[in-house]
Amino acid sequence: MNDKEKIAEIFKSRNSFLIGSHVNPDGDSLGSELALASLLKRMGKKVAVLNPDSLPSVYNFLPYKEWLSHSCHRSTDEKDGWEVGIVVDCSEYERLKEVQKFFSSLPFVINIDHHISNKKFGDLNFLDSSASSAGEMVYQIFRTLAERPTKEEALLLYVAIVTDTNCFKFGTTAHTHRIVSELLAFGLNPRELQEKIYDIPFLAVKLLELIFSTLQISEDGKICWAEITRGMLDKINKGENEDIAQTDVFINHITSIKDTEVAVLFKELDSPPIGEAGKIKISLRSKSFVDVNKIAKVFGGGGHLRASGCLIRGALKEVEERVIAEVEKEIGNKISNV
Ligand SMILES: [Mn+2]
Repeated sequence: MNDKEKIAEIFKSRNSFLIGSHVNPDGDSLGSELALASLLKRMGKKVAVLNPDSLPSVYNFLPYKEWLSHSCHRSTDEKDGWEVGIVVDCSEYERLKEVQKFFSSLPFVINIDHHISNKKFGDLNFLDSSASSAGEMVYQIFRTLAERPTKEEALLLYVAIVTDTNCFKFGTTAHTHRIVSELLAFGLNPRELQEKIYDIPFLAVKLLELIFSTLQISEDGKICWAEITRGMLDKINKGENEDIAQTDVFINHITSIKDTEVAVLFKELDSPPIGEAGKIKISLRSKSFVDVNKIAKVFGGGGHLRASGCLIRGALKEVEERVIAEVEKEIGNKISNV
């Protein structure tokens, strides 16, 4: 039996499932979790979805979002007594943050993931780093169970794939497109969905203006990078607009600069106490030959071959220098190997 078949058997034979995914939920984690939850509910199972963070407002349109709960919203008894845990789109237990303990204490945990850096923490690990998204893998479970997705489930899986591939720009194979064509056949409107996910509020464009004012390019034209400082966020946001804090998609704008290979976005997280170095969140993207997972790993992060991230404590400029030096080193290695 392969991993999908084993999962299908567990879905049939067990009765209660706790589903969870990583911090900073994205389209793939949310779409995959909710599609799985809906499938299991249709199979007559007891299901809950428990995440470390709440739903970003951009995903308010997702069906079944009311099933999502996060750590502070559940009583302890709702967190216990589950037969099976399913952790999806998550490379390591630590990415579950404070809900990790509710999964690691369960008798059986299934890990469904497409990150190349996956640490195989499950009792059953269904891993495929060639999959565009966890959503693509979840769809394979539907197929193994011979379950046709409902329109809502198709929408959730479409959102998972569209967001993790940045509108089919990376990680996409013929297989991905075949799955997407099957999902669209359930009556989805791709333009409308992409608009809901990607059209950005006016204030976010104003923030982008500030980010672009910091844009830099390496001498060889291969690396482009920019900053998001606390000052910028405070100036635009004033603590009111939650959407603006969802800055993860901004890396896509840097990635689409012509003839570059690597895009890096440095984001200052919350201001540290005086005298302490703050945390900088680094997002890395590459187009064709640089392994950004390897670069992120140098700094204790990870992810995918073409999309990775890490967190470094330090002053913004100093962190920038360290990361860009590492990217230059990696590009140098690749070019000299050709
Ligand atoms: Mn994913």
